[in-house]
Amino acid sequence: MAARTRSVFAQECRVDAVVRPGGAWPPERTAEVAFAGRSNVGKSSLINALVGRDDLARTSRTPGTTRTIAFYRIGHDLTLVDLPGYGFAAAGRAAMVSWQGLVAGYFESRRALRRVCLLVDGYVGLKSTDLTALESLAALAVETRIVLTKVDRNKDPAAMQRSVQAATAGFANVLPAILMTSVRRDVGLAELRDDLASLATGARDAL
Ligand SMILES: Nc1nc2c(ncn2[C@@H]2O[C@H](COP(=O)(O)OP(=O)(O)OP(=O)(O)O)[C@@H](O)[C@H]2O)c(=O)[nH]1
Ligand SMILES: [Mg+2]
Repeated sequence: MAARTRSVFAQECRVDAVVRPGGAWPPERTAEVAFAGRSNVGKSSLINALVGRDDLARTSRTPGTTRTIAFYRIGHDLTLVDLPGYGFAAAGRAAMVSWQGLVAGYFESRRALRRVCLLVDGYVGLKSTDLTALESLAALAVETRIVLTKVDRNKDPAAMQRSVQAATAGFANVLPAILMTSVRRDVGLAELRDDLASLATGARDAL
């Protein structure tokens, strides 16, 4: 593990704020990385696994659990932002539009945002709602890392990685490497922590 990763992730992680629609944003204390993706893709589970806590972000089998924007701050270095999921079938198109409005409000007001991790289910693959989200992120010119989740459920995750890579290669804001993760099997978590630690407040100065 890189020294910087250790120094960032050894710190305590705290809930800085849980913002409801229309609520006030917390002060920008650190660099921020936001986690976006379809409902149930595993955003909250991944945040918990990254910080080594199983109780920080609320997870559920019921899609659409996270309807708020939660800010999890690691010391003075990095804040992981849990965005509400989109694409929950029963919620329909109106919910997708409201997701876009809410996240656009977040993106427009957060200068501390360094990157979005767009989570894609490593078993289900890309859905049309993921492409809509990618288009929104491209329009906002937000640097985006695609992270496959739940790869323990896929017998050939490398094939999924290639197909998602091919389908998203045209987006200039999407970083070329697609990470594969599983919180169940502890796959890719160390790699993702290294990736995130490089974005931490002060990391650029320390290079
Ligand atoms: N097999 C497997 N299941 C996972 C993994 N990560 C998460 N899950 C399961 O997926 C379900 C949804 O996880 P959440 O973390 O609540 O998903 P979310 O993206 O935060 O969902 P919303 O808040 O509704 O948008 C839970 O039942 C998790 O246990 C994984 O790596 N492997
Ligand atoms: Mg959640």
